[in-house]
Amino acid sequence: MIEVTASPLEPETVQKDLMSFMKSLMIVGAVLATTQAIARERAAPQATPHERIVQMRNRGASGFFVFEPSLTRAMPGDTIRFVPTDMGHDVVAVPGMLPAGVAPFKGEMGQAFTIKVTKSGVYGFKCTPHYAMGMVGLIVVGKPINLAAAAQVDHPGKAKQVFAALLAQAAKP
Ligand SMILES: [Cu+2]
Repeated sequence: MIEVTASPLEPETVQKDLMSFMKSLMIVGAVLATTQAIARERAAPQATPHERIVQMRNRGASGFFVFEPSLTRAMPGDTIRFVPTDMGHDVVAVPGMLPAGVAPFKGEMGQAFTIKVTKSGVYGFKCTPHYAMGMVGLIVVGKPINLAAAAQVDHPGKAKQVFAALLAQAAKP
């Protein structure tokens, strides 16, 4: 005769195991949701009202190393959010290309960066390592009142023609 001994699993132990299993499921779920949100944000960042998004990209519709869009129209009080879709870029105001009284701004390499634009005019910015390759952009807030002054600024390499095209575009209503 074989004696079968049922392994005595205490109901309490079973419940504890189940709880810790559920907990790990929840953690996995939360991590997954966060990862998906980050992936979505990278693919197509969503702007909130009164916010404009400019992506820093290794490759965009107009070529390599670009701010996308390169020209952003905004209203006083809006926020411009620079998103590091690709790494290795920064956002730095170009001297002489800001409305009077606006302090120069500078983001960190590879980091998201946000500025609130309160004064009308054009705001020229560049990516430090790719300035000469034409990685520049323009924000036009309200009327481009400092357009003539901004057009006087000289730029290296391809930035010269990119800024000339952006300023011409900014001049149109
Ligand atoms: Cu860059």
